[in-house]
Parts: sequence; structure tokens; C-alpha cells
Amino acid sequence: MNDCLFCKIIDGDIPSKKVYEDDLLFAFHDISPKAPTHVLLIPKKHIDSLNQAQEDDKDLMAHALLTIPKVAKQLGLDEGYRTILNTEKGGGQEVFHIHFHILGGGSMPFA
Ligand code: IU
Repeated sequence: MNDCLFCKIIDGDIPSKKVYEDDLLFAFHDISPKAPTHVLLIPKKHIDSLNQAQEDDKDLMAHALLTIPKVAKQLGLDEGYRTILNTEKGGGQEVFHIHFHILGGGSMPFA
């Protein structure tokens, strides 16, 4: 998906502050943080939104969910964090490459 901003970030065509990467996932600091720590975790596979995730994406989505605590620990969010997944315009989604927000490091509420 050539026009996708987050695909360009994964490919390194647009710079980002990377915090985590594996074969399937990439995480980077949100450019406009809504909390003292605000990171986005995204699959390298382009999926527009949760509504477009398929049965075949089950392992990938489970992997993403289970990677969130690893990334949070790496970020030092030892007291906890909020995870947000906005879906479609009605859910506040602005970038159409599925992403988990990881927010923490201060007083709730965030976002
Ligand atoms: P949303 O769930 O689609 O609303 O979140 C998109 C996020 O992507 C939002 O928090 C933006 O600040 C963030 N973001 C970014 O990190 N880098 C960018 O170049 C752009 C948006 I555009």
C-alpha cells in the first residue's frame, strides 16, 4: 500500500523514533503524544483497520496483543498503561493502517 504513511515508516522512508521491531511488528513514538509516553504498535502487514482483519490474521493479531506488555515493560511503564485501538472514522481512526496506541507514564485519563 504505497500511499500508507505507516508502511512508509516501517520501510524507513519516513523517519520515526523506533522502540521495537520484530519480523511481524514495528513500534514507534507517536508524533503527537497524548501522554508522557505514547507509542504506536503496528503490524508490518498492511491492514486498514480492525474491520479488515481476517481469520488469517488471527496469529498476527494475537502476537501484537501479547507484544504490548513487552513494549510497555521496555518503556518502563511498570505501573500500567492504556491500550487503545480506534476503528474507522466513527471510532476516531485517522491513519488507516491498524495500530495499537500504548499510553502511560503519567496521570490518567489519556486520549
Ligand atoms: P488514530 O487512532 O488513527 O487516530 O491515531 C493516529 C495516530 O498517529 C495519532 O496519535 C497521530 O498523532 C499519529 N501520527 C504519527 O505518529 N505520525 C504521523 O505522521 C501522523 C500521525 I499524520
